[in-house]
This record gives sequence, C-alpha cells and structure tokens, in this order.
Amino acid sequence: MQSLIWNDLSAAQRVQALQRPVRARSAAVRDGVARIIEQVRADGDAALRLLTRRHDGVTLDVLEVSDAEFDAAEAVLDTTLKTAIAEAAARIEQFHAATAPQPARVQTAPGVVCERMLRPITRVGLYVPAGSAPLPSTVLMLAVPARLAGCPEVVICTPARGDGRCDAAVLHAARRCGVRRVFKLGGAQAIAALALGSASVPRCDKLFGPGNAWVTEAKQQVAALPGGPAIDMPAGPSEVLVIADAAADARIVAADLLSQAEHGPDSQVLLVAPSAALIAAVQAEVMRQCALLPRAAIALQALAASRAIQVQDLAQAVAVSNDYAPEHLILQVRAPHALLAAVHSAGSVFLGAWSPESVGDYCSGTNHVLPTDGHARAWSGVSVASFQKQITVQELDREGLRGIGPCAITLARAEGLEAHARAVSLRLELLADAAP
Ligand code: HSO
Ligand code: ZN
Repeated sequence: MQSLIWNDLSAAQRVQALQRPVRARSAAVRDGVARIIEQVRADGDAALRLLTRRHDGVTLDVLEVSDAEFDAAEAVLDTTLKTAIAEAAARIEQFHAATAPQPARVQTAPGVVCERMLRPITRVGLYVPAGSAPLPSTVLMLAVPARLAGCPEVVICTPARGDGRCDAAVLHAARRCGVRRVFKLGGAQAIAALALGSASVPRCDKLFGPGNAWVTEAKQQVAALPGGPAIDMPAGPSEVLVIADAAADARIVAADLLSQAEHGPDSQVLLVAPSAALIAAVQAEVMRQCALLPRAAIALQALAASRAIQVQDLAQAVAVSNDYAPEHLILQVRAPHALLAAVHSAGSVFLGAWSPESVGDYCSGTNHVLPTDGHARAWSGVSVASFQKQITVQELDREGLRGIGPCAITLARAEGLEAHARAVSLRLELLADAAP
C-alpha cells in the first residue's frame, strides 16, 4: 500500500490519490459483448448452448436446472452450511422487511388526495457469478428483497461448473428464497438471455447482480437497447475504506483491509488515519497476514493499487472518505457514532472494533450489493425498493379542483401550455354553471 500524507498533496495529487485503478473499457470486451448479444438475439437457445460450450467448456442439452438437480444439491450440501444460509436469510429478511417502502396517502388540500402505491417489478433476472468462487450469499442478497417486494417471476442465471452442474449452495439458497427457475448460464450470454429472452429463458424487466468485466459491459449494453431492461446499478470491483484512530487494533484493521483485497486484483482498499504509528503498524500487519492467505497473490495485486493516507484529524478523514465515496466504510475509532453524522457518501458503514465488513457481506442483515467506483455519491445499495415501482395516484373532488385549479391554470399559462390550462378551466366553468 502506498503511503501518503494528505496535507502534503497538491489538489491534483489528492484527486490522483483517490482514483480507482484505471480499468480501460476495452474495445475487445465491448465488441465481444455486442457480438454475443446479437448472436443470442438471432439464435436464442442455440446461441446460448454454443457460447456456453465455447466460454464455459460445458455442453448443455437443457439450460434450466431440473428439480432432480435441486434435489441432488440438497443431498450433497453440508448441514452446517444449510443452517448458516437459513440463519443469514432470516436476518436479511428481517432487515429488508423493516426497511421496505410503505404506501402513503396524503390529503394535500381539502378535496385533494394523493397516494403512493407500490407494485413489484414483474420479471426480474438475478445474475449470480461463480468466477473465482460461487456466491450463495449473492443469491440471498438479491432473492430475499425480490421476494419481499412480491416479484411474481424471479429467475437466476449462474454458470455451471465443468461437470455441467451448478454449485449446490447456490441452488440451495435459491430454493430457500423461493426461486425455482435457475439457468446454467454465465457471462455476457446470460445477460443477453435475460434481456432479450429465448425459448428457455424469460425476458426480464430488470437485471441485478455483480459480475466480471464482460457481465458489467453486457448489462450496460442491454440497458441501452430500445426497450431494454433496467439494471440495478453500475457495478465495479469491491472496495473498502477504513478510518482508524490511534487506539485501533492494527491486526483488526489489517484483517478488514485484506477481506476486501482478496476479492480480486482490481479491488481497492484504503486506510485513512491521523496516526503515523498506526499506519506503520497496519502496513506491517497487512503484509504478515497476507502471506498466510490462500488468495495472497490476488490480495497482493489489489494492495499494489491501494493506499494508506495520513490525515491531520478524524474530521479530515471523513472528508476524504466522502470524496472517495467508498462501497464499504469502516469507522475503527473510539467513538464511531460521533463521526457518523458527517458521513455523506458510502454504500454501507461498519462501526467500531466488533463490526467486520464480512458480516455485512453475509449475515448481519444489510445488503452486500452496493455502489462501487464512487457511485455511492448518488446511488444506494440494493433493497426491497430496487424491486418495486412506486406509482402515484391522485383524486380530486369538486371542492378540490375549485381550490387548486387556479394554481394549475397560472402555471400552465406561464409555460405557454394553453391546452393544459383549459383542461382545468373547462371543468371550473362546468362547476360554475352547475352551481345553484
Ligand atoms: N464484498 C462483496 C460481497 C461479497 N463478499 C460476497 C463475499 N461474498 C461486495 O460487497
Ligand atoms: Zn466481500
């Protein structure tokens, strides 16, 4: 991790210090994805089989996971893992149910009632990657809120392994969340299938889930198609920013930094702290702990593009963090609540020594599909609201229109939209004629 002192940096160097590793949107990926989308559009299931053979090395007759395969997954899956999935799902359900949007009904003037009603998105497609590791936790993070939102059709695409089967934990988690339709598709072809539909795969209204550069590019391209699906958010590699004070335990800080660094070579981790001694201790601890990790090589690559920034105080640390807008923010300080009020941009925040970021990834109850790449400045993580539409409704009675009609007429005429004004004035005249 590169060490920097914030107050010694010029404005340009500060921007540089908070830059994500550059990931050029490669022309090869862009063109490759565009070709795949066209192939799936033209040849449907046949293209999906061909692409799956070519990219995943799997020959599939039927793309959809059968009941027998679901059952087989149940049979092989370890009970401890099943119990952990059930335990995590229950807490994720509890938190997401409590934070779900509620319908509202407001009388904004006498005789004027406005409502907000909630409707689930009809067909949603969840992408569950299996690249470096299958992610049953991602099934929970997407399928639990989808179910709470009431989405009638929820399908999952996840790549099959070399033996043509999907990961047993992913299938178990899907079933636990009531998702019965899982397709053995990965990469850009999975996204194309969900966006366009094929004989086997239903066309979806919104696509969710993380993925590699190909999946991310494919989500962007299908979302830009005329009538294309919505997508959850622009996704990028995982990241964490830890703010630590002098009292923080360097071993804990290092462990949290490594927990995100191990995600991928392009992940980024930042330590922001006022104490030079703490920074030095964490740097040493990171290297010591990293060497002991099975994914040390990946974490080391991520650390190469990561930074330890010394700041003058904790207020400056929060300002730096707000600028960076991290996916995960850990406040490893004596009084984390005192800093929380100043936090404006972050995907999910972890307070104090006993709140590892890993519990947010798996089982505290919050979602782990969060805005990366600085998008936390304007985006939020996945929630029940991500799977719903909010439809507004209004109803006026005579008194209501008499009361607010003139306001609409004035604004319509100011905008030069006379037909708008007349849709109101006509009614007001009818009311005046009818009046005794
Ligand atoms: N930290 C990742 C989510 C994840 N971690 C899944 C482990 N499994 C992005 O927030
Ligand atoms: Zn993680």
